Amino acid sequence: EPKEKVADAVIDSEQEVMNPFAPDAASVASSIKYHAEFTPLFSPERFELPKAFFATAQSVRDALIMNWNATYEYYNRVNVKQAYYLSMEFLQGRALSNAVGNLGLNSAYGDALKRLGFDLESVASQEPDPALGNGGLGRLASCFLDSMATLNYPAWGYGLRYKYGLFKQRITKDGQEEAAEDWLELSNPWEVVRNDVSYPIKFYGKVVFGSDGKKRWIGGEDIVAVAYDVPIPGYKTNTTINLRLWSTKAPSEDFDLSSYNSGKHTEAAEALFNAEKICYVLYPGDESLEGKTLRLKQQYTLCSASLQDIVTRFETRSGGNVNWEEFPEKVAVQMNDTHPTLCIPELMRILMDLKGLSWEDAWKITQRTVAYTNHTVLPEALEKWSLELMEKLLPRHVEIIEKIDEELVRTIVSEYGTADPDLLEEKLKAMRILENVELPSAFADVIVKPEILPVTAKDTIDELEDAQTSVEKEQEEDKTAVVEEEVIPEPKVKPPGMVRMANLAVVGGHAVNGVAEIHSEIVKQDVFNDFVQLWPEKFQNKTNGVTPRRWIRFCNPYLSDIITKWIGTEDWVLHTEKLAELRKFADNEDLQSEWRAAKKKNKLKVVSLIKERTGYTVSPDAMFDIQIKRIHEYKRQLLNILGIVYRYKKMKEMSASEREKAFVPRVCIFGGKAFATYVQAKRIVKFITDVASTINHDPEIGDLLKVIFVPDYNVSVAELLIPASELSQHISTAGMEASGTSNMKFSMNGCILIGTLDGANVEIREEVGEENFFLFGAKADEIVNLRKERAEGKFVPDPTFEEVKKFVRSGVFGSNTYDELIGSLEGNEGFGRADYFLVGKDFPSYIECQEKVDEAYRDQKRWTRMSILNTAGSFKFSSDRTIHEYAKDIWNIKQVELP
Ligand code: T68
Repeated sequence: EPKEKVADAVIDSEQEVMNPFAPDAASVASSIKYHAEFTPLFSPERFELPKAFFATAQSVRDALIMNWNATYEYYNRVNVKQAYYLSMEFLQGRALSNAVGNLGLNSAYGDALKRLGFDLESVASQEPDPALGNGGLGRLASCFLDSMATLNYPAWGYGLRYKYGLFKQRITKDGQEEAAEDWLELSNPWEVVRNDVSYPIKFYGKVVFGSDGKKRWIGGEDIVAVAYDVPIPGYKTNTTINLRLWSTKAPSEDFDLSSYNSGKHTEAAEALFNAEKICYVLYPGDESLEGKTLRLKQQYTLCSASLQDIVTRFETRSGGNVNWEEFPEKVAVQMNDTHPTLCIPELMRILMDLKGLSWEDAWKITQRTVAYTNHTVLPEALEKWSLELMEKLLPRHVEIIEKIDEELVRTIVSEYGTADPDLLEEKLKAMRILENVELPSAFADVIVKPEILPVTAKDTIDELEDAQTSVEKEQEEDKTAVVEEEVIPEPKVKPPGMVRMANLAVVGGHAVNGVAEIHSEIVKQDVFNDFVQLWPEKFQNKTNGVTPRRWIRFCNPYLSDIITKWIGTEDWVLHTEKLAELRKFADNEDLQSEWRAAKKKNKLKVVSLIKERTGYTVSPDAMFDIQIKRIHEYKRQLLNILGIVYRYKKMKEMSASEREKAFVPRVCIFGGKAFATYVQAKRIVKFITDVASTINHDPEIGDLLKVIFVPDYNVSVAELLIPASELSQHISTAGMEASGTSNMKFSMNGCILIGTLDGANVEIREEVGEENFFLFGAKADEIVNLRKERAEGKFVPDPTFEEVKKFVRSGVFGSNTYDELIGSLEGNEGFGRADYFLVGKDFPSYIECQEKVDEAYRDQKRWTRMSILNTAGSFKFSSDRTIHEYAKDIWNIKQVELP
């Protein structure tokens, strides 16, 4: 029966788009049964949960495909301007409940599965969580796709289809261990491989002149990128946009049959492996040259395949009538951080070398098309690539980058003149795309005292790396040596030439944006200040947002029902400003008790999750206090855990009755992955789990304090934890967290935040009211001075901080005394920067603030009021608002509803 329905429903573009199945339980059930029977993935004799998931997903996909094809066909027909969001990461999360919810088919699918002996929630929980991202940047990309589709914006995502994603995190007695995440093991029911959409990608080789006198790049290694499409349905709309993920393979002729037949099996398949490994993992280790090369290949694959696809679509839609000047009127490319910056030279190359445009025309088009979002101000995170490596891998792109750099030098020289060589030198140093590379020959004499050293071809990467290691070693030795007199050492080695991707992105794009107000100000006043003086109009702020569909409506149905009941409409899911209407009921006792009951139900789910994942039993009556994010020193999980240690110490000093009076029972929950090679972050994970195992087994403490590290934190875990949260921690050193997005999700779900004045915390606090936010810590503009004072030995640590460190060192948490970790807070020799993240400075104010948290929680009416006012005040942080701003201020695209 469903088969016929699919056939009947062939879309006529003039016809109204509709779902192939009437949304009633009977027809949905038969469609699921049909897929269960015909799916080639499982043996026929059993119909168990995994099969139920695949059959259900395939049935939903049929419905999506109708809308998806219609959307694509319509955009093609009306030739709209389309935005393309290029990102190395998309943290999509599970798709089934989201798709069913967006299609409004919850009860149909729920009832249908019941008839078949299943329930929707258990079926949905079978879906593996696609691990195609690392943190906020990747999840932001996915929230944006949801908003683009929901708001009917013609937009697509482009990314890579990593076979093993990031990694699966295991927690052992040694801390974090990484294992391959085989999320595609059972195949991905949502993706559709487009065997007819593939592009050649070249690496290495050389640049030659063609017979027409134009430059051509002849690749030395050729691979193929193949499109895998994933439908992205909007909420309550037929618009279903596309996420196109590229997978790499070798051209089939690269399989060396004769080697294979002569028994050299590995050699025969070498080219295949070489091509496929590009899309094996997200962020492969990049300590080695091979690792660096692989990452650059990944970035280039994303840029080249996506741009070839975009250019082809532009040409097809133009009919026989291509006018390249119109390209920026049909195409907007957004680069999610600097990882896709190669888009700039790649578009230049395509336009000049393949389409015959002049440099000037290609440059105008490229600049008008591309824009860049910055997500970090940490200097070590601003991407640089070795010029030598890039020259080998992408010789034509380096020529183009050199020319862009030369044009930039021309602009800088003409802006600042040569009268003040120091000023000019400073500007060139800060702004040039190429670093440690001599000035282009036309400008060789503009600075009279040249210090910038040339890089020559003979400096092989190995030589440079060796030399650099020995310099680092010497510097390390210098630190511990007694300095008798100040000797400024001669540089022993020429620093390697580098390509600064952020500078290229700023120069090559027409817009640069930060992701929260404070962050965009730091970007303007600090990181890119020199560029702001040249092109102030390029710089913007686009405060992040999160989709209220996934992050309230679907993950927190209990709270959603209450909101709908009290506001009187479900419209808030699309118009979050309606949430503000809850303000007038903040003290209403009926709402308050419903609100608390919903929180309790969500907490009970987390009690089970914790039991299942860690074996620990926690009380649902304790306050749930959560910090979930990538493990990073600047995010200061260390401050949180030291606060917990301090609390534990105080408890141990009291009698049982004093303890109970003094402290509110808490379950302190952590989750997050440490980057595999980030040693200090892994030490923090180990420390948290050690503290957890001591406290959780201390019979004196019982339910008064529990510490939980939830292993393998991902989107699905967040969907359970956030609705159950009462306090959440956003405690980065001020000025270092660009925005944060989980802070928005927590606030939406009625969780109260404890945090510093950093990233979007600043705006959240403004919106929810300062009395509904627990603020502590140093401010961003004080940090530089505080670090200076610290370095000058002027910092006097608070006794509480000394006390907690001593306690840790006393061996309470096992034989380990955490010398590296605690040492890093003191700047002891050999342990690096002296408390660079100012944990010691903020510790007393954090502890004091936590006392206020306990006090507020004791008064449950006050707490519930704060909670309601958080949800009510969170409406600004919908990604719908953010996407409207990008569409209007950067992409210049219009909403297009399907007929
Ligand atoms: C995050 N960045 C910011 N980066 O840290 C966060 N970086 O404040 C912000 O809310 C979020 O972006 C969205 O704007 C990241 O997640 C990375 O994951 C990353 C990965 C590789 C290299 C650099």
